[in-house]
Amino acid sequence: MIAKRTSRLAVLVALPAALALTAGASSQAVAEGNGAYQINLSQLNNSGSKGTAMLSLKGHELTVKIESEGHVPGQPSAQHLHGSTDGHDFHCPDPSADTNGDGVINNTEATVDYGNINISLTTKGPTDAMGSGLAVDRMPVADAQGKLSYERTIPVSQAVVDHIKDLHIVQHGIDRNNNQKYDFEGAGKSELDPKLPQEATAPTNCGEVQGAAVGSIPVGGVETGTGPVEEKAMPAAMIGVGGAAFVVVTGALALVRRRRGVLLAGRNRSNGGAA
Ligand SMILES: [Cu+2]
Repeated sequence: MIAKRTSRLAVLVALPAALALTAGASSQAVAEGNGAYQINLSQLNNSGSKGTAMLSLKGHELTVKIESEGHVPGQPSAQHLHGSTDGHDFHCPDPSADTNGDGVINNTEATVDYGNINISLTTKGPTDAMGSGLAVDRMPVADAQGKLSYERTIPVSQAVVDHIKDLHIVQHGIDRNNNQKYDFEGAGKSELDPKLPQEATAPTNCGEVQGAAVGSIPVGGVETGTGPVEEKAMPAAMIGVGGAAFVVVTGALALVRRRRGVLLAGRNRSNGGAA
């Protein structure tokens, strides 16, 4: 009798929290592979380059659109998604990243801030970090006004889906001596490949997913495993609820688990078994 009343009470108490968590769960939709995220690209190395980008996820298909300007006319701009898919927090660098004080933030210096290449945003062929990172023959070329448009849909891993907000777009290629080409006179050899000018590989702009700081996990913060993102995110979401009964938390988790189960089932069906 008492137990029955308690459980009815628990349902009433749980209801507002469950509703709140349903809203929270929709913000977790990206973890399930759907969502669109804007990136504003801001100049590095006083390049004057800027632009906007959109990352759109449908399942494990990521569409990347970039409209940017201030590139070296007629020259390719290497471009990548940089960052971490293991929960560490990287950011676009500021001028203090020029640790050797030569006046150029090179890619090696900037990588301390924006992380390694995760995906190479080539126009065709592979998009891997190692083999395609400097594939300038497969990178987009700026027009005569230094403008660049890019769009490509790329299959991505679950790790990328789960951590899309932790990735940044970086475009490379600067013109230190303003002679409308990449040459060794402007800034010497690239530290990445002495056969390439530093001008071809130094970053010209960088942008983070808007709102990425919210809910991202700082370096050295929460230990990340392979468990579902929802359950890791839940304790933080629950802090605002304060001392509400365990029952509320447990009920809410069950709700999220059910939602996740439905979404996963849907995805498996729509995948039709394709990897
Ligand atoms: Cu890059």
